Amino acid sequence: MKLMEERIEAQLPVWRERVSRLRNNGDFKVCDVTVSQIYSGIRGVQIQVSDISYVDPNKGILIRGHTISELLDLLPKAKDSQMPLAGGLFFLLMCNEMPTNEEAELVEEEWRKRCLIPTYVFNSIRRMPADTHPMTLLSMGIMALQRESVFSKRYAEGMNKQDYWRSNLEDAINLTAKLPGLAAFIYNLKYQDGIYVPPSTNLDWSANFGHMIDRFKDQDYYDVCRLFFFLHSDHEGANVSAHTTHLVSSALSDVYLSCAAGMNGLAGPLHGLANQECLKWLIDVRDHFGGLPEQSALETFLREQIGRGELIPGYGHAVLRTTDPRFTAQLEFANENIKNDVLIQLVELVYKTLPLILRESGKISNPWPNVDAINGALQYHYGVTQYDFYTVLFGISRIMGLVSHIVWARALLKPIERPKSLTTDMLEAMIAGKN
Ligand code: NMX
Ligand code: MLT
Repeated sequence: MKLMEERIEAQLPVWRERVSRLRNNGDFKVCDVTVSQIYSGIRGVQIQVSDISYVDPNKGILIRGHTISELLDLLPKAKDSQMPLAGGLFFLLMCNEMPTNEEAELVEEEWRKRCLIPTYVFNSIRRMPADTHPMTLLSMGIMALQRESVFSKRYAEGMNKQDYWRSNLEDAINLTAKLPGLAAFIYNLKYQDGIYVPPSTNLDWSANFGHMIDRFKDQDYYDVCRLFFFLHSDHEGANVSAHTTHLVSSALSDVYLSCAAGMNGLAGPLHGLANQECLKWLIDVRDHFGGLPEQSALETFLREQIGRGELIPGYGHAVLRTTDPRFTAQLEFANENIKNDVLIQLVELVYKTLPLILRESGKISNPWPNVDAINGALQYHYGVTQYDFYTVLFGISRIMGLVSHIVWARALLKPIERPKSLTTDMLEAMIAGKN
């Protein structure tokens, strides 16, 4: 897409110059790594530079410097809606400029042109056993599409390193264009007898997903999709899916190979799968009490669960130290639109009760809810009740961020990522030497 290519190209000389100046300060230390950081998931070690987004522990995600509530204000809106167009968000992630309405619509138009999915992709998914998890099918679908990679073809023909980002950008637009259709195909295959609803030529990317799962003209659900896909699009460069994608793409694996790897990370219960786990948990709690419990009864229930050493999905975070603003944005939406829904009321009651209990244990770094503590409850209310599908929704949104990181990593000529491991003997010897 010429528009995005030109915008990125115009910024590149300045970015490349900044990187080269930084690399001249090669001995400058950003942080030291402690033994406890090594043994606790490299927590807090700054291993990546990413200008697309940044998670501030107290403010939450900043996308190109903007908070969630600023973006809800500033991004161009879908027609007859207060919710942002995914096309505008994608333009911002990729081009580092707040798009005009026209630019956001141009991205949407480009996606519509590129959205058709080859039949062999559908056939490969159809061949899987019916009980295959939807995230496995999403990852497989992306892998099947890899055959279409422009970057891989051009690389095989021979290409200047300086230009890798251009064909990665082509792949990024091609892949993202197909995601709502791919997700809808998986949903329809698993839960709606394999019906096929072709994409609408009038709807935006987010609403088109709703349309293709047979929710014709359901404006409320279209808005839930727009909000969901906006909120899940990126969470800086070092969460499991972003880091995995970055690592794989650093070997010059194309966008398809890299994003499928990222989706496999997102499919873990400590990461994106927490949204399905959380909805399952909320339903269990509701059924256990036969409805909304009294706060004191819920408190006893939660204490017992934590006492058994069980995790409560949707709570805690490796970086955030406050309520996730993505949770707050969804709670505000729910309170405006569906505040009598029992699961939403339960989400709110858990929010009032659980953080204090988690904090008492003295172990947890962040007792507050993350994005997954509520996203499933919204889907459930609006009729998408098959909770094992929720991580697919997270995934297709997150790929907008992942591909932006890939394009910029190639544009800034980042090398293959290859840190170093050491042995237990070595570490013991180092500590003994110091002592
Ligand atoms: N419920 C109960 N205990 C918890 C929870 C929770 N939600 N979160 C953390 N703890 C415990 C944790 O098990 C650990 O205990 P121990 O020392 O006995 O092993 C202790 O608190 C310290 O953990 P933290 O250092 O606070 O958490 P960490 O940074 O390692 O992990 C998460 C962060 C998000 C993986 C963790 O909080 C968690 O597993 N939460 C539940 C799953 C979840 O909601 N994941 C979604 C994250 C967002 N996303 O979409 O990706
Ligand atoms: C995410 O959106 O990726 C999650 O909140 C996990 C993280 O940032 O570590």
